[in-house]
Amino acid sequence: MTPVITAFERSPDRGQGLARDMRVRWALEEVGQPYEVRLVSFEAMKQPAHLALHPFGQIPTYEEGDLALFESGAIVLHVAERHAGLLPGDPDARARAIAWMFAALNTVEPPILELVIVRLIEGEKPWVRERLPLVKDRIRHRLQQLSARLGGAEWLDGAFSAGDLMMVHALLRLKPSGMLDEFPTLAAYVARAEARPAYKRAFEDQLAVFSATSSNGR
Ligand code: GTB
Repeated sequence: MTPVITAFERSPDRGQGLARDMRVRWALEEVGQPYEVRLVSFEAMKQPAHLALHPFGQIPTYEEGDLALFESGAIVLHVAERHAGLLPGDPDARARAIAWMFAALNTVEPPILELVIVRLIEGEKPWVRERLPLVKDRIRHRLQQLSARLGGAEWLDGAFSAGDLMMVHALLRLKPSGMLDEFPTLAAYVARAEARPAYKRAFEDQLAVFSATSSNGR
């Protein structure tokens, strides 16, 4: 059964791979599972039909037969558990790869999202000049720790895994800030992941949505 995922009809980043359907597309490409994409508008995301799939009215969602999932981490974990290629077979190594998925979502991504909030939502507030350096320090602290752990390794724990996929996608959100380049080990880690054929296919497919909608004048 071909899974169906949802993605932005008009992504604010113009399909540059930052919206979270990218994680799901990338995971499906890594395991070689074909999928379909249903594009949704911001208005449609808040309507009952989409809210039945996603209680918070967001993308991505994932439908496969009777199964409907939301939350990019849960979807990627589901894909990784059902197919070979994103989680090691050894139970301990598998548990560690899943721990890296949680680390990406619960430890590394939150301060990065704070920066996005500062930039997109709080930009005009009088206290932003004081808050911004604090947020950046929290990010740098995590990046320094992550960089130290990665060291000279190619991936976080042995072969590329769903843990790397989630971590790299969280880090990608930092690219426009230039902060990633302060940590050459992490910049090279992200570049290695971006060079993966599965990443490139997922990126091209997400970008094609924007190209198609912009050439339609929408
Ligand atoms: N925790 C959920 C998950 O991981 O799936 C978060 C899902 C989420 O934040 N979805 C966003 C959404 O639907 C899109 S990904 N937002 C619409 C809404 O809440 O009404 C976040 C995102 C959006 C845009 C960019 N961008 O353009 O750069 C990057 C990331």
